[in-house]
Amino acid sequence: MIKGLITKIESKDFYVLTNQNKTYRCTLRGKFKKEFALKKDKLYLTDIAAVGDTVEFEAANSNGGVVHSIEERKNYLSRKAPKTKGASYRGERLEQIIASNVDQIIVTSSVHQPEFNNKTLDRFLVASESAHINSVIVINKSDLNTNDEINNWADLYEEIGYPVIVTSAVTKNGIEDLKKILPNKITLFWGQSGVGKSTLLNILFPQLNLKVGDISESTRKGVHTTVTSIMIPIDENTFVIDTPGVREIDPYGIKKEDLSHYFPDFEEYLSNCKFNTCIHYHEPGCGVIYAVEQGEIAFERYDSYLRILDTIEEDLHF
Ligand SMILES: Nc1nc2c(ncn2[C@@H]2O[C@H](COP(=O)(O)OP(=O)(O)OP(=O)(O)O)[C@@H](O)[C@H]2O)c(=O)[nH]1
Ligand SMILES: [Mg+2]
Ligand SMILES: [Zn+2]
Repeated sequence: MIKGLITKIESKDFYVLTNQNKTYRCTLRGKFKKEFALKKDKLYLTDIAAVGDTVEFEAANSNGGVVHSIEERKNYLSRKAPKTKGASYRGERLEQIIASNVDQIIVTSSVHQPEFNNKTLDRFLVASESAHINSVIVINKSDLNTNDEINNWADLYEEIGYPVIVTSAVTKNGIEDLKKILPNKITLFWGQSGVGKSTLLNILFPQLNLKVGDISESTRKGVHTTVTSIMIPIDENTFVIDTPGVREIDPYGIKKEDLSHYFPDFEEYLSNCKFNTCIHYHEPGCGVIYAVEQGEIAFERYDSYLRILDTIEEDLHF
């Protein structure tokens, strides 16, 4: 048996990288598929294995093999599967894993093209928080910045405790700062389509030669495509994961009463709520609402919170 890391998934092929720096194209052992099919009715996941998983496989030849076991995940990042393929037999939306065993997430956004959107950013942050993975915010395309607004957003998020790096692939602003936080970690680049994730990775590591901007504006507006992440080794202990574009994400598996815990800026006010079942909507004696009124929590963050709260479906299995 050989140990390795899943770096890419293409349909039923799992690319597994060994510590000998060799990649094998593997399939999953029949047992997995049988178990998966049997459980289907009770299943909430769309995939058995994910990018970032450590697996054991048996080599069938010099570049192919069969995966026999998947190690328990330290963590994993997910979202609700796209509506088209994500409905289970009961009509619920399933959980789609973006990647597992991630040390940090670079939540990438841009000043323009696409326009900076704090609500979208907050959805990515909430999903990262609920996976208990640290986030760093990157605001890219600073060369297109024409006013102070972006700095105000950067200040707001830094005050909450998120590191913010303002970058530009054109002027190379912030690239060195970004490069400094990557060594000896598995870092996932996440964010809306077109913000420049692949472009930034190409500048950081020119040998990568990732495709950029190959998604036309018209397809971007279409139905969400399947998320397939690619993990790239930089050195023995450093990996980056590029993820394909999405327009927006729906965090998966968050209960209404838990959502506030994924807003770190709300945390210190939660114990002030009169009712311990408070979801900070319009309950009397709400400590969060009071903190918003006092200007201690940014109104924009609270507004984001309310919008996410509104979209949480009362899924049966929570
Ligand atoms: N002006 C400007 N354009 C940039 C910058 N970074 C990337 N771009 C452009 O933005 C477009 C999208 O870049 P990509 O790197 O493909 O974006 P992405 O986030 O990987 O997009 P998806 O793969 O769809 O998720 C390309 O045309 C890039 O040249 C930047 O800092 N400034
Ligand atoms: Mg890309
Ligand atoms: Zn409250």
